[in-house]
Amino acid sequence: MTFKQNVAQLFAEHQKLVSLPNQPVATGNGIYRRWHNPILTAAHAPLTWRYDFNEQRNPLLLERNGINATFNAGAIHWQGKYLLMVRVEANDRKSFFAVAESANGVDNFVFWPKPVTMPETDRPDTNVYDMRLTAHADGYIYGLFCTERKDLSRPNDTSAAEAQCGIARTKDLVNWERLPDLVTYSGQQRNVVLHPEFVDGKYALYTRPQDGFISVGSGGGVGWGLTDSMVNAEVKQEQIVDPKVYHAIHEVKNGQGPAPIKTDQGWLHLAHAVRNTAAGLRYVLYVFMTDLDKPWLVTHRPAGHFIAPEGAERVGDVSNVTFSNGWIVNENNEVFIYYASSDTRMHVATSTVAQLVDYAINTPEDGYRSALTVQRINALVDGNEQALKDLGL
Ligand code: M1P
Repeated sequence: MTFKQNVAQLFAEHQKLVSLPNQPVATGNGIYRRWHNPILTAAHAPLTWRYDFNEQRNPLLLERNGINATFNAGAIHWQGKYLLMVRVEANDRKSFFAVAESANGVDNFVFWPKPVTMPETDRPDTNVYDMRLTAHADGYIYGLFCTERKDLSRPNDTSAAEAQCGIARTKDLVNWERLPDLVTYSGQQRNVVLHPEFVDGKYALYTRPQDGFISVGSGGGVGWGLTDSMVNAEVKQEQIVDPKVYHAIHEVKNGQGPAPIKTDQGWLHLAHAVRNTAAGLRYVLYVFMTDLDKPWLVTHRPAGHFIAPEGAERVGDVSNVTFSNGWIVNENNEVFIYYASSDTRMHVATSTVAQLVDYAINTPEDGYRSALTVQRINALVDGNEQALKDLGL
């Protein structure tokens, strides 16, 4: 085959992959439907990011810039399109942001031609990831993300890192204004999310105070704090909205997912919960609701996980992980839950606001003891005796 034929074949195979139709899985739990195919993988990254198609410079047609993973995407419904702000990780372990768009939210996601050029602060980022997009009442779209840098207080430890919250804003998702990093009085921060509305005239942030880079230590829980401005954002006081709990799914740590969805019954939240196992950390997703006027007060806490890694989702660069920092509600109140599996690829599950609110309000809470779990099941069994008779079953 000639160089040109090889190039044409690469493009044909790539096109086949990105235009693969997706279908919902046949069975679900009534709360949401998973869709069969991952919506983005490393192989979805544009070929022009990876190959030099000049025959003189690259006669053997070698990949010059490998992409390792596409995961942990922020999301926004923008000009009728479903946009993901994807964490793309190159083979060199550096993550960056890139927008992928789809007309229907479940398949045919195509990356915009170039990744996001994110301006830096005076202290350059080593790595940036996990952007949460918030269309704020002030008219800007904010992107809050983790900026990771070397922990300079431990110069001899090559694994010593520091996580803080980077902040940028845009009106078009192409041109970004980088603002100073969030100032808090916790050691480190990750999973910081901007609430979409002003609260008492201030910007409100969900935080995740942590002592170390991986371990939250004595900190942790989904936190909450106010700041007068996003241009020099500073949270002087954090309070914990949803703490970690012994022998629950969030025993080790947790973190707010995307910005919450406003519903008539309260703010609907998606978050991740982490516990330890002999096989390492296990990350699952869970839902909770907070009060409409006081978004820092939890009103409903359905027990246990909402989505946990299943089948092939269990395996990847960091196995046994589901993580979400993006969801979209469309004009029909359908909800597109974008989640990543095992820090490797992106998936979608679909639901509706009505289903999710019903789930949040009517699922029993965790009693934190086996005996209470059995009580809950027995109550259901007893009620079902009559319910099934009424159905004639
Ligand atoms: O590897 C799993 C996840 O670990 C981190 O999340 P958390 O701060 O809650 O532990 C993040 O690095 C996230 O990107 C990653 O998916």
